[in-house]
Amino acid sequence: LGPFVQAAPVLENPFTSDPILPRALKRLLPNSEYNSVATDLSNFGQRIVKEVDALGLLAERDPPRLEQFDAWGNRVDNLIVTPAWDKLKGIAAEEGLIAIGYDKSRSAEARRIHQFAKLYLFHPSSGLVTCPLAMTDGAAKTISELNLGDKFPDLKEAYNRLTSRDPKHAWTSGQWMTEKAGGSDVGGGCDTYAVPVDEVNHKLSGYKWFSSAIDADMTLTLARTVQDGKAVSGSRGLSLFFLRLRDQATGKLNGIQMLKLKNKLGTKQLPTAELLLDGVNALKVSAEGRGVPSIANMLNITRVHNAVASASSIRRVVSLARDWSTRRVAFGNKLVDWPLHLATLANLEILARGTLLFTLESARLLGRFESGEASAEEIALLRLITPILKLHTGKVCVPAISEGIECFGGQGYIEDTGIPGIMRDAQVTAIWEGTTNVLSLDILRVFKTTKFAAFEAFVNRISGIVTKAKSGQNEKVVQAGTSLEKAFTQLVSTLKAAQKDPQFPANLQ
Ligand code: MFK
Ligand code: FAD
Repeated sequence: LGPFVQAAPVLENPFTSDPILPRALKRLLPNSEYNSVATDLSNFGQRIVKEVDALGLLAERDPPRLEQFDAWGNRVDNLIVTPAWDKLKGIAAEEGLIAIGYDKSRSAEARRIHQFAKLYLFHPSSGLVTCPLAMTDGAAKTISELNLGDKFPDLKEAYNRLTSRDPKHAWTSGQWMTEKAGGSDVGGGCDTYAVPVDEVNHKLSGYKWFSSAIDADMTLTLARTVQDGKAVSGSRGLSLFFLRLRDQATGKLNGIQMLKLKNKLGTKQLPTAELLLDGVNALKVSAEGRGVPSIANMLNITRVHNAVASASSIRRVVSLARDWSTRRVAFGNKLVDWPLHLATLANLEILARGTLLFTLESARLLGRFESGEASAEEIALLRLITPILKLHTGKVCVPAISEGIECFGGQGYIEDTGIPGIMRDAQVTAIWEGTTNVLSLDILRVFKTTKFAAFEAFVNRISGIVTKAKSGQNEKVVQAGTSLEKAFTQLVSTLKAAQKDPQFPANLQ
């Protein structure tokens, strides 16, 4: 065997060892908030190292299974998840990973920044429990925007449970949109029909092609209402429905059949299924035909969660690679002492910092928007940068993580290290919650709805940064900001010209 034993990379407290997160929070949070947020994140960072990370690895190694029939041939659709998955869900509730975002006693900036910073620490160790958390947050947000609590006690209860810190009381939600004929084009592809029982209660029938985290308690979904045997085609025929997955009294599935668990490239911890809906009891919770704009509330939240996942996966691989570079020796030097290796790490570090800062800025704007404190310019900016944030972070994280894996040499390719899973799970962040091209088209939608306001808000923001950098004689920021300002001003004038064409926005594709 030989005497040589290679020291393994060590996962340090992801908050206190992060070179930028504590500083960024100090800048973004009011003084009155920073100390308590930093203490909470530091304690949670310690819990991640001591407890959570091992559970996350267990969840990947012991993926969910579906038993459709019992020994006697009865259809049971029994989803079996590892105890580690349930434990992680409990930790998420206890730590307030959703509740923090809805704590109305906090300042606008603090609640969402604190929540997303905490999710940033959690995601790479979470065994992908952050997927149901994203949908849970999106559902809580959608329910609160619908503002129907007084009319629908079920929605009031759901909101309270989705935002609960008590693991025994807390719920998670699904988000069932994608069908066989269309995931991006939900309006064209949706073949789920809702037959009214009365004005609110409906029976849903259809086939949901990708449904993640099917151990959820409830879901929001889209369906086409049937009136007098007819349904409206396209997205204007879709309404939003709320349903519980199981009957409260019997625990039996609510007209749902779990047909198959998907065999996926990654996200193996996560039970993603094909579901047959056969007479599911559901409540119509949007106005007729307003399903897509209603569920857009959910999309705009889950897209920020997605960015947290992409950014924090880059951070995880960089921090492990950085630690490894101080332990691994090649050609007589530690890796960290080879300038070329250091340059590779430095490039990754820049990306890790950039994606984090971009994500925190979206969280800040979201908090301001939700508390009613955002200016019209900030609201427009939030709408614009949400799809850009999601598509950018989803796109850059895959090559970055691949580069990070190469920093470990052959060990980066070895399953027992836990490193390859980071790569597998990252690939999905560019696909779900809107692919890169579909989100590019969403930017055109922003342009159509806010005219130039969102884009001009962005240019104003950059101009402000350039002016500040000029007074501080920060040449690099002045240079980068000026060229970004120029590029964006040009983009706005291209859009203004394109808008005159009757084919707009199709003429831009
Ligand atoms: C760890 C992190 C994990 C994250 C969780 C992952 C779990 C996985 C979950 C999933 O993947 S769930 C499925 C996600 N699916 C998508 O993201 C669908 C992608 N497709 C789109 O986003 C399409 O652009 C869309 C379905 C929205 C197109 O629909 P339409 O109906 O053809 O679009 P249209 O007609 O332009 O817009 C309809 C209305 O919605 C308009 O409002 P009005 O009727 O009032 O004019 C739009 O302004 C509004 N709308 C659309 N997108 C919006 C929006 N409003 C606000 N924000 C948006 N993003
Ligand atoms: P398509 O819409 O067929 O897209 C195929 C390609 O065409 C893409 O590259 C896309 O960018 C491109 N494209 C499409 N339209 C245009 C256009 N107009 N212009 C240019 N390019 C275009 N969905 C749910 O509803 N709930 C879930 O819980 C869920 N979980 C998932 C879990 C996993 C692991 C995965 C992989 C997917 C999950 N999805 C879920 C589905 C996911 O949201 C969809 O796969 C995604 O939205 C893309 O839809 P699609 O697969 O139909 O691809």
